[in-house]
Amino acid sequence: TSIRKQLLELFSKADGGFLSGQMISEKLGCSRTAVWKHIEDLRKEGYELEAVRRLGYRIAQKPDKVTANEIHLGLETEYIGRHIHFQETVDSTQKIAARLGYEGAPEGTVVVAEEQTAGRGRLNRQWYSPSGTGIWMSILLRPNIPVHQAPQLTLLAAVSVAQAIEEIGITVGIKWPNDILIGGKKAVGILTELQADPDRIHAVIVGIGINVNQQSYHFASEIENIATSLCIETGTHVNRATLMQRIFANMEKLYKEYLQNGFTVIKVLWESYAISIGKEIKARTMHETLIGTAIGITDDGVLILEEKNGSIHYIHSADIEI
Ligand code: BTX
Repeated sequence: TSIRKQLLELFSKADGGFLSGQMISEKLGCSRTAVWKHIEDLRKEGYELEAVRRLGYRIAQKPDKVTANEIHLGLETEYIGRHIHFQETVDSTQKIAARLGYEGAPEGTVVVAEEQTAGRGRLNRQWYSPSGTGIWMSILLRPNIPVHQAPQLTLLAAVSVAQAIEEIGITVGIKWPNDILIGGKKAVGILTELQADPDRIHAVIVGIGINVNQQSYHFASEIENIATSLCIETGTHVNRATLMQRIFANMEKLYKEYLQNGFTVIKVLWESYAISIGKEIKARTMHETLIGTAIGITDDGVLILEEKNGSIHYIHSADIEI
């Protein structure tokens, strides 16, 4: 109901602080009894509310759901995450975001689902997205940049996710271009897709899949040896909406920096997480397999590989083995 929404907005403004019953009843224009009933409804939905005499109510913990209400409660951004399209089950959030992109949805729109039945990785590979355990989301951006620079946004997204995971105390590494690994296992995949003319980007759709609260037995046998989740690594349950808020805040900050000053700062941050740089790697592209040292990335986010014989290759898209 809209009263529910208004109530959550009040709590959001209070920023974790107390709201008195009197104040709530005045703002919502309803009786104290009605306030109490709305608070009870929130409790039934999984909100933990602390009630203290004279001070009133405070939200101590929100439920582990990824609907707009939970994401907006405490969100610090100006535009990323301000428009949330939530659905319980979707085929792929990328597909819905693509449609919204064509329909003119504003920058920062986020499509998120509890479950994807046809989650996609690169090259039409499958991305496992079981219900209620991960963050499966697509973020719509409309940067005014040349088309060839779009891959930089994959790296920017990877940095914002890496920072958010570090903030909960986990050490991560990024494997070029789009994997975030914890202890060598994949916890996050990022897929960037474009809506563009040859000379102009209409939208960039950044798809992010994060394994959050899976236990090892949740993983399909194909990936049980290569995948991990934040919960496995921390040993505790992680609130997904809170993590999303941190990602949105980091991303918006980096994105603003990027639009204003270009890729330099992002590149340095990305390199600080990179685990493939300086190492012997095997890069499988569409046409060939190259073995050599990853010596860095270009200012456009392209991987530079040097073969033993000294020849240099610029790799736009490949699977990397370290
Ligand atoms: P990728 O092609 O780099 O990785 C896909 C590969 O990763 C699969 O072939 C499989 O081996 C492995 N894999 C599949 N599922 C998982 C998982 N849950 N955890 C770890 N490893 C896995 C990576 O592509 C890009 C993934 C983007 C996913 C997001 S989710 C929201 C959005 N919607 C959508 O359909 N895709 C994106």
